[in-house]
Parts: sequence; C-alpha cells; structure tokens
Amino acid sequence: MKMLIAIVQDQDLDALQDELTEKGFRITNLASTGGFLRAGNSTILIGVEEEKVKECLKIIEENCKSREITTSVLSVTMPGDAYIPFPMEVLVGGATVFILDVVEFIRM
Ligand code: 2BA
Repeated sequence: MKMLIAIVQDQDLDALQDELTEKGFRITNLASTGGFLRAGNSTILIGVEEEKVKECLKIIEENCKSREITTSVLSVTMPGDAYIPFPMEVLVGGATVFILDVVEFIRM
C-alpha cells in the first residue's frame, strides 16, 4: 500500500474530492497553509493499493489546475524596519504529491 499526500489549491478541492470518492478512494482532507504564500491550501491523505496509484494520480492531475497568482506577500526590508510590499507573479500548482510506502495499515 502507498500513502499519497497531495497538496492542492482550495479551488480544486471540491471537484477532486467528489471524483476520488466516487471512484472508491478513501481520503482525509486537512486544512493547510503554504509556507511561501502563507495562503490556505488543502492537504489530502489518500491510502491506496499499489495498483491504483496511477489512476489516483490521473484524477489529481485532471482536477488540479495551475494558476498564476500575483502576491505582495514578500516584502523588502528597509533600514529602520520599514516594509515595502513587493508584488510578484507566482505559478501555483496543479498539485504537489508525495508518495510514501505504508509499512502497515490497520482498520479496527
Ligand atoms: P506555498 O509554499 O505557498 O508556495 C506557493 C507557490 O510559490 C509554489 O507553488 C511555488 O511556485 C512558489 N514557491 C514556493 N516556494 C518558493 C521559493 N522558496 N522561492 C520561489 N518560489 C516559491 P507550488 O510549487 O505549486 O506549491 C504549492 C504548495 O504546495 C506550496 O504552497 C506548499 O504548501 C506545497 N509544497 C510545494 N512543494 C513542497 C515541498 N517540497 N514540501 C512541502 N510542501 C510543498
């Protein structure tokens, strides 16, 4: 068994959850925050049998879009502790996926 940890944008979450559950995948959704943009995103845990990993990745790919976001979250520090917002374009997503081996899976 594998554990897929998928970090996705909130805008893609509903469609992705719907399709994954419809196709029989079991998922847990955690609210998370990106370290760079400091904006909300969603982390989905999906425990998957090895032979279904490809199908799961395909569903994630089809439902998660890349978006260009303009952020002013970065700031330039000036002498005297003044912060000047520094806008920049950042391409976010589709999805960031980690695939881990599961040593043991127990459901009681
Ligand atoms: P954030 O950390 O908020 O990053 C949002 C987007 O900002 C990233 O999109 C990337 O395009 C850019 N970015 C992130 N760190 C950067 C840096 N140090 N310098 C320049 N640009 C940077 P994605 O790569 O699609 O990542 C989307 C979200 O996925 C991230 O949100 C973070 O929550 C998660 N993520 C991505 N890679 C990760 C990793 N290696 N480990 C843990 N979480 C990760």
